Amino acid sequence: MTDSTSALTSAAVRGYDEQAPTETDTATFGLGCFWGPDAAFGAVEGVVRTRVGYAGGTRSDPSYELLGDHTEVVQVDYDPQRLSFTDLLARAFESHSPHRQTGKRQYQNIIFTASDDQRTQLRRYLAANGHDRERIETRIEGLSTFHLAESYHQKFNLSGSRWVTEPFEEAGYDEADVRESPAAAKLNGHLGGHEVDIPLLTEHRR
Ligand code: MHO
Repeated sequence: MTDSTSALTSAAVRGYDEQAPTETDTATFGLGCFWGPDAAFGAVEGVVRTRVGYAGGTRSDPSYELLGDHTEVVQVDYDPQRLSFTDLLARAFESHSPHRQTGKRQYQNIIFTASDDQRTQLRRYLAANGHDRERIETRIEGLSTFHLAESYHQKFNLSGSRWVTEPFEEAGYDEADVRESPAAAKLNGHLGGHEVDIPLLTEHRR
């Protein structure tokens, strides 16, 4: 009987992150508990970095324990050469029903826009898919402030896997480095059960 296990080296992590694109656009979505969309978007080809936080409310210093009127959100930096805001919108709308809003403000579905270009793409996406922004339950808002969530919420799937966290430690990454690491976004997606096509992992037979 053969079994295979994945291996990861600090050199692979560093190498992957060094070649990641630096010219990215940023999109922000509220789609329920942020651990899920953090992993799902992290796995998408063309998504370079992800982070989770709180947005959509007015409280000036939200935390997980004192969220106020904010909502859990995921923020993704994407390579506009490989992925459009429209592609991300398609994924965001596939992952929730625009006809039903979540009662709890913490977990509401919100599409944020942060530029005229994103507003135009959203308007076209809604029209092309028969969604009237006045009638859907999904909140559509301009992004004002994104408040970063606590470190222990970032790339949540990594936390239990020493074979993943150790190479980052060896590479000298601190918590903020891991949060902003393109390799960590892919690995978090992989550990979340999403298909990830990256040269980071080598299969070992044992
Ligand atoms: N406390 C819930 C949701 C966490 S999510 C960051 C759980 O443990 O699944 O809101």
